[in-house]
Amino acid sequence: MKIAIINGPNLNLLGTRETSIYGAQTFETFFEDLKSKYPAIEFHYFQSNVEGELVNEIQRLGFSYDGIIINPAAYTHTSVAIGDAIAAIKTPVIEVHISNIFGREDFRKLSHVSGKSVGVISGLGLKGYALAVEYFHSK
Ligand code: CA2
Repeated sequence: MKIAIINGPNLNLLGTRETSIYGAQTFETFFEDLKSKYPAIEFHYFQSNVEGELVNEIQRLGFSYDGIIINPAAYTHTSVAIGDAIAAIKTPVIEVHISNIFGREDFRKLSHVSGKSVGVISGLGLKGYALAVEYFHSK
């Protein structure tokens, strides 16, 4: 089984700043632990701060992977292009947010991705990515 995790802008800073909102763990540390728990899964990780690069990666992976877990970060709330890319591919997508986007500023309550995804996990910290992996794994 092949699962991709795609992170959007500024998530490369996880664990270094704004730890009260996003936690103190780096994504790399979390990802190593996740991979060790699912040795049979082939994982791919991609992070970009550039909207078009995220669209390209969704298109590139979206016809051969079994699942994509995406946290589009701020592009969640602005990017019609990322929503369109998710609608255009075959691979099912789960949208993950580390914080609870429904408990923050109003502009974070709009997602261009949720309606194109099979499900949304928001507010459960990095554990949300692990829960999304478990969903694909147990399908
Ligand atoms: O809660 C999430 O996962 C978000 O997707 C994170 C985005 C935010 O714009 C969304 O509304 C919700 C922001 C990611 C910024 O990540 C940082 C991590 C560490 C330090 C600074 C920013």
